[in-house]
Amino acid sequence: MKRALQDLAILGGERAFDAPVVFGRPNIGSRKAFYDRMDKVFDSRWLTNGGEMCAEFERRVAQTAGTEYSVATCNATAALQLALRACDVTGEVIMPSFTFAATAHALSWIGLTPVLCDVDPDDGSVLLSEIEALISPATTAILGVHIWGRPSRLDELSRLARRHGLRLIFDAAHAFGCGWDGRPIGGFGDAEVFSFHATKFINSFEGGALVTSDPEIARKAVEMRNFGIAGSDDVVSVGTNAKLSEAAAAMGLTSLDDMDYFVRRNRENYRRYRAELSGTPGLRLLEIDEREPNNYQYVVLDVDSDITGLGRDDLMAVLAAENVYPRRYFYPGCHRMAPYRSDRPFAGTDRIAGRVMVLPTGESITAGDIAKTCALIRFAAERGSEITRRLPEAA
Ligand code: T4K
Repeated sequence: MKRALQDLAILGGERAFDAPVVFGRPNIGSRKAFYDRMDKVFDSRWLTNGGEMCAEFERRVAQTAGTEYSVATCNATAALQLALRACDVTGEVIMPSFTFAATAHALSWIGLTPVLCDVDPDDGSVLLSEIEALISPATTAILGVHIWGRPSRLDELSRLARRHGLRLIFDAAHAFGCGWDGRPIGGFGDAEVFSFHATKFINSFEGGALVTSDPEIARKAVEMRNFGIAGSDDVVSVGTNAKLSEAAAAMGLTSLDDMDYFVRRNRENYRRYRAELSGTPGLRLLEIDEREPNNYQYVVLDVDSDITGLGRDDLMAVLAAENVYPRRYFYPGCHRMAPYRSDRPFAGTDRIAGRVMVLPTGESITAGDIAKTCALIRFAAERGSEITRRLPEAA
């Protein structure tokens, strides 16, 4: 418990946590279930290239996403590329600037041009008015992002894409298990892509999936995932190797077994953070719409330094000294990354990217961790100006 400024670890006090409290700690699930599955994998001597684990994982992902098809991949970046290729996307693709670099990389890596669009600084959702203005004769698609599992203006984007004859693909890397308007995320647009990276709510160590209800998109993606091979050795398209191994699929299945438990834990964590942090001037926890299903994996805190007197990055430094590691997801916007630098203003992206942090959650975070972390955040936010004055001395 901190009573005075000098109790803060960054100013010479004792750190609050012996073990790090980290955003991104994977949910593991039942080790026994995983080892049992791995025994089956070894017994079968079938390790990759579309084995039984992968097929079952695909079935269960499609079931959760409410889609006809699911094509499991080695990661979501590869799945995005398959989706773009399977949809015959060419030229320019409009996407939000406020996202992880992978969204833009997926495009550039296959010769498409990302055209960045600004976002609403309050919740990171894409600015529809800007998209319309960015559509050019070279535009063939919109790549929406369900940032932090928040559905990306689905109605409006669908209408816009239809009106302009554009493909609509969603980067749903964060949104497995989320829903909108009574439907699961997965079935919107031409295709959607989930990530099952270790830091995601459901993980297969590394992994991803393209989901769609369009048989042609699914067929092409299945071929391209495996070097463009149809049947046993007929190469029919330019393919890649984006397959998910059986070990990864076994982990994905084990993770899925505990999906309800992970949601419950995350929701409890989110509610605890909300209760602990509400009412502190300058701090705003982004609300999750609890009327829709959500994975609650992204507990996002917005820090208004005009009120707290302490910027987001300084607050993170204070927390790091205490052994607490939230993440600046996403900083900076893609428009400030070397490959995608733009001269256009991105006021919304700059504002949100400069203020938000994603707090530690998941099955490994305890109620005590959250109470202590929030006490630190409140303590620092309430003494923000004094801390800011003393930070140079700490450095
Ligand atoms: N689209 C969006 C919107 C995305 O956010 C992402 C990926 C993608 C597309 C592409 O999906 P994938 O191709 O990856 O399937 C991480 C992840 O690598 C990346 O998957 C994720 N988004 C991104 C938001 O986060 P880093 O570079 O921030 O990860 P890293 O190594 O710094 O770890 C993050 C935190 O997690 C740290 O605090 C440490 C902790 N951690 C991490 C791992 C891997 C653990 O405690 N244990 C672990 O095993 O990118």
